[in-house]
Amino acid sequence: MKIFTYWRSLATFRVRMALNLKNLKAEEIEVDLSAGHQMKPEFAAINPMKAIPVFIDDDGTTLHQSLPIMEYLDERYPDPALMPRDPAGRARVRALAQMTVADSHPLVVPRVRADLASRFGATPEQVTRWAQTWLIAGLDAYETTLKRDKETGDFCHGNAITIADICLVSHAAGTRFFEGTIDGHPTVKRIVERCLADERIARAHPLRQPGAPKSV
Ligand SMILES: N[C@@H](CCC(=O)N[C@@H](CS)C(=O)NCC(=O)O)C(=O)O
Repeated sequence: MKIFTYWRSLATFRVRMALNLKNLKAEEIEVDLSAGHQMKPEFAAINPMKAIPVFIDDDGTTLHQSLPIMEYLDERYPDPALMPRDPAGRARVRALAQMTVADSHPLVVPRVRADLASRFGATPEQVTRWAQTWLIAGLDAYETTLKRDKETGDFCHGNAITIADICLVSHAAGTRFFEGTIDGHPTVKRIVERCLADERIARAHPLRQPGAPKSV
């Protein structure tokens, strides 16, 4: 198993958490996003979206996009389950996951931030404010949803870690990267802290990866 990775990548953080929870070990191949190595033709040939993670299973199955990779891992290595069994529960977990993966994170990835700066002249402070805006909008929606729904338990959905928790934890890490905090979102904070108390999640954190700074 292989994964194309970079310490700071939130999408790769999600897949690392899933791998750890499944007790799977993947060889890591660094794609230095800070140096723009995702644009290299040899990487673009693997993922034309020029983004990580890319996951390659032992039989050569090559996948991109963190959410389908996590669902693939869950189907191929079912124990412990990262999705509920009932259709409504599965849909709710996917919806909570997409609040990060589809609605928030895409607005703060390097290519968007670089474009804000180069094409529209945004300063680093303005780019940070942009990122904060969309991450906090996501947190507000998570807080309202998680506080409101009877399905919320110790974790986002009941009392076991699901893909929704993985995505929420990555969202919280991203908030931190852009000088924000989850302190104003108590339900989010409770669940994120509960998740990070699990060493399988904690050791997947960007700041614990090779090449990461001590703090951001
Ligand atoms: N929706 C994708 C996001 C992939 C993505 O944009 N990854 C970022 C790192 S977290 C990346 O490689 N960005 C490269 C760039 O923006 O140039 C997923 O969840 O896997």
